[in-house]
Amino acid sequence: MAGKILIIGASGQIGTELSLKLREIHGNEQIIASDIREGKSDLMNSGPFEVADATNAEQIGQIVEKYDISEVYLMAAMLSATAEKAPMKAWHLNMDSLFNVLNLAKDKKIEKVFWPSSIAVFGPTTPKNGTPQNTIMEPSTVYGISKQTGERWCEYFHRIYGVDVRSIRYPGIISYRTLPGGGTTDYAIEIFHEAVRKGEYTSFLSENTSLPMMYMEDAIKATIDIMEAPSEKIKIRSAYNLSAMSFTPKELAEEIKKQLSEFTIQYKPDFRQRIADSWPSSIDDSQARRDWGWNHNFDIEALTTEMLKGMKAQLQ
Ligand code: AKB
Repeated sequence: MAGKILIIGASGQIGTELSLKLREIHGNEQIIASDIREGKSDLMNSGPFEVADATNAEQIGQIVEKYDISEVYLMAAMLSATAEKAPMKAWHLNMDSLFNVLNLAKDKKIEKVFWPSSIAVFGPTTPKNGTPQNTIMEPSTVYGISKQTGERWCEYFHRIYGVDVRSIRYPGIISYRTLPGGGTTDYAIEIFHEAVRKGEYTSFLSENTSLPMMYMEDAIKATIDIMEAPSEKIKIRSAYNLSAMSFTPKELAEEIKKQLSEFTIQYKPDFRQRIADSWPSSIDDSQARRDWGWNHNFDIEALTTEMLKGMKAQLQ
């Protein structure tokens, strides 16, 4: 690594754990965490933190200069469910933050960029099972439209300006340390909180809604692996399909019941059902596995064990 790393959106669900992992690998002072709001105490206390607005090009440029940043992970975004309620705000945040970082790379102020895409780039006309890397993409959500557009811009900045930008299409990411905010896949996190606290959960998605999911540790590994891979191995400069497992709320509830026999679940789908119905059920990520050696470690059973263990420890 040539210089320091900046994480924008470091107080969020993925940003927090990514920042802590990168600090563990490279040393606390090498990793500058930044967000519009302060984060959890372990993030704030373990290294430099800057309050900044990802949509403010000047603020981001100043941090890059101040710390001599060479790599940026742009994790700030408005997720699918929240974005449906504030479309213009979501578009502004998701797009302007990306342009700010891509332009810094184009102007040679930074060397490398990570920007997360999502399974939300796919839509109702996409093949639902084993969704290929290259396929029909007609997203029908505000978030999905912003992610698909972002992918096109990443590829453009790479092709025209030589920007070293790397991206993956995250499935639902499941973790217990930091809460997610405003996603459609968030039921798969809420369910664990409620299972441990109350022994019951009402799912906002219907019982047979199958979605691609991943445990946080695998997501962090994928994010760091793609950034560390030699440039010539990164053949796709829009975003790679990425997968670990797929399950429905019913299947997850059954897995939880194996370890918490008294757990019960009910189903009351809300507006998020329409979003989930427009997304793939499972993803073909063979190109990521081939190009830069992606592989996952956690399946539904291992994920459930880790989540219940982590949630219970937090309650003690
Ligand atoms: C969401 O549900 O909006 C996100 C995603 C799949 O990108 N977790």
